[in-house]
Amino acid sequence: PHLRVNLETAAALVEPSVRAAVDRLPDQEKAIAGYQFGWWDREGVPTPGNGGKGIRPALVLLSTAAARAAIEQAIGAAVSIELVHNFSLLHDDIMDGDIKRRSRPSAWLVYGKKAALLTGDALLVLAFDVLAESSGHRSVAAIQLLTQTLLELAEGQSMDLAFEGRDDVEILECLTMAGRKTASLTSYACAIGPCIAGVDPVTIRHLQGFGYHLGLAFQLMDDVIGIWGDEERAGKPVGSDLAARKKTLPVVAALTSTGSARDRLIDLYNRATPFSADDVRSAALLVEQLGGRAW
Ligand code: GRG
Repeated sequence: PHLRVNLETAAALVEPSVRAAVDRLPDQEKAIAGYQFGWWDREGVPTPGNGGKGIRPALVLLSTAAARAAIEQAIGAAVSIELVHNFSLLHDDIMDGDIKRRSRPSAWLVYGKKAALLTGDALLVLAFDVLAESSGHRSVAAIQLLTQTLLELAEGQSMDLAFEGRDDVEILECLTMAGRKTASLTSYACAIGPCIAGVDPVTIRHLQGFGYHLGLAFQLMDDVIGIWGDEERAGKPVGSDLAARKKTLPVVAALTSTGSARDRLIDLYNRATPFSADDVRSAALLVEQLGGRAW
């Protein structure tokens, strides 16, 4: 009964403050950030309903409520994490060459790589400012928690990129990569509100653990949808991870099995650059035959 927020009400609570934060950006970065957040199109025309799901800010508020602390003190942290998340998406789409995000052309395709990078940087800077300003006398601890999380994110991303050139990635390495790249931030999401509210460290550690495992499961679902889902749910062309030789968990499960199907998958990876639509279909089928779907 003390949980006074859910996914929808959390998003509605946080969005005005995200807008107020983005409003502080210089004009060019503001235009790109608003496009990234799904508020308007490239002409500045409002596009309601095009934003992200807002899972991370919701987790911030829900975990604060779950720790029986007042959610009001965590709103700044919730805003801040959505800024961080969108920074990471802007940079990630450039690094991966992903042409679609949230079912629209990626920001870098619309505004150029340099401007999209700079907008990501500005969002990250803003995220620190919002967090520092809103976390009162616990701001040093809050900022250190965010810094530690971002270093893990950077490590996860670097592992992800390095795996593209390898066919011998082990399941454990893959889980570590997904843990750093995605679960670190959901773990942080579940810890930062309680941290600011001065909740006891044991409860915070439990919430962190919950957030970590939720993030791993979330990344796995994202990977499965990216191979076997539909474009609407994935928000990007299905198969783009396969075409980029991403070592997602289903793919690693397939590559660590044995048999001729595995060799055919590796052959396909080595031969086809860039993947055609047929290649993507064959790769998805091979991954499935090899038991990747079981993941
Ligand atoms: C912090 C130094 C430093 C570097 C960052 C770019 C980068 C390194 C990391 C990228 C991490 C990343 C983008 C992971 C993917 C996480 C993921 C599953 C994103 C999709 O999240 P959703 O579905 O997105 O919640 P919406 O669109 O709903 O907001």
